[in-house]
Amino acid sequence: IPEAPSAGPGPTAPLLAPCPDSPPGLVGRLLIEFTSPMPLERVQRENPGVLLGGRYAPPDCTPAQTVAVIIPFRHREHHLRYWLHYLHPILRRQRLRYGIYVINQHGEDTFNRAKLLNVGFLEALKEDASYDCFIFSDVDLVPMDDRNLYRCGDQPRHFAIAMDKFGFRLPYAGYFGGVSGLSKAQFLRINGFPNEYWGWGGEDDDIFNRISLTGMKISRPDIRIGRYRMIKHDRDKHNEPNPQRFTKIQNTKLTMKRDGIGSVRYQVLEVSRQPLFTNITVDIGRPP
Ligand code: UDH
Repeated sequence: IPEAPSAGPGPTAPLLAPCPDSPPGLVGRLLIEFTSPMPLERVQRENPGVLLGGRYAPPDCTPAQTVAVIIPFRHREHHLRYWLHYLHPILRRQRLRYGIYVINQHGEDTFNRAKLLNVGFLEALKEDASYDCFIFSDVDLVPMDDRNLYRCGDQPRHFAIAMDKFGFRLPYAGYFGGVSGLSKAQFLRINGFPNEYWGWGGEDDDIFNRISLTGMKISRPDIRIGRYRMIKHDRDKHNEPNPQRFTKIQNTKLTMKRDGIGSVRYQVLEVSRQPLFTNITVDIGRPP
C-alpha cells in the first residue's frame, strides 16, 4: 500500500491514496454484550472523530464508496445507544466514509419498516448526493465481527446471515432481513422497497423477490463472519404480525412496478443533526 500523502493545511482534503481493499486495522471477532448501561455521553466521548449528524471519513485514505446507513426506528432509544456504541468504531476501522440516518416514524399508527427505509434512501441523498451505497440496518442488530464489511458490491448484499436468535444460521435460503445493502443503482433497479407492508413481516421477502425478479443474486459473507447479536426485546406495540404478508409476497411481480421508491409519499416533520446520527422524523401515514 503506498503511503498516503500528509493531509496538509486547507479545508478540503487533498488527494489521498485510495483506501485499501482489506482495511488493515480490523480485529475480527468482537465481544458484544448489552448488560452495562450505555449513556449517550459516553458514546460521544469515545467517538470524537465522528462529525455532526453521524458523518465520518477516514483521515488517511479515500474510500471508493460513500455509505448511508439507514435505521428504521420508533421508541428504541436504548437500542440505538448500543448500536452507536458498537457500530461507529467498527465502521471507522472499516475505513468507510459514511453517515448514519435514523428514520423515526412519527405517531402511533402501525409501523412500516420498508417504507421508512425508502424515506431514508431519498432523504440521505437530499443531504449528500454522493451516497452510492445504502446499508439498511435494524436498530437491534450488532455484528460480532468487523470483517463483515458494510459496503456494496456488484450484487445486493445480505449481512445479518447468522443471528444468535436463529442459532447462528440462516433461517431460510431466501432470508434477506435484519441488515442488507444495495448500491444506489441496485436499489433503483428494483424500484426501491415496498411501501404497502404495514406491521411486522413480509417486507424483507418482498425485497428478496424484487432482487430475484430483476435478475440479481444475493451476495453473503462467510457464515463465520456474518454473525450478529440481537438485543432481546418484546414485540413492540403497533407492529403486530401482518396477516396479509403471505398473499402479498406472492404478488411482488405485479406490485413492484407501481409500489416502490417511485411512489412513496411522506412528510418530513423534522431533521435534526445529533452528534452521532441524523434523526429524521417522518409522517408516513397509516394503512388504508
Ligand atoms: N422498529 C422500531 N420500533 C418499533 C418496531 C420496529 O424501531 O416499534 C425497527 C427496529 O429497527 C427493529 C426493526 O424495526 O429492529 C425490526 O422490528 P423488530 O425488531 O420488531 O423485528 P424482529 O423480527 O422482532 O427483530 C419481532 C418481534 C420479536 C418478539 C419476540 C418476543 N420474544
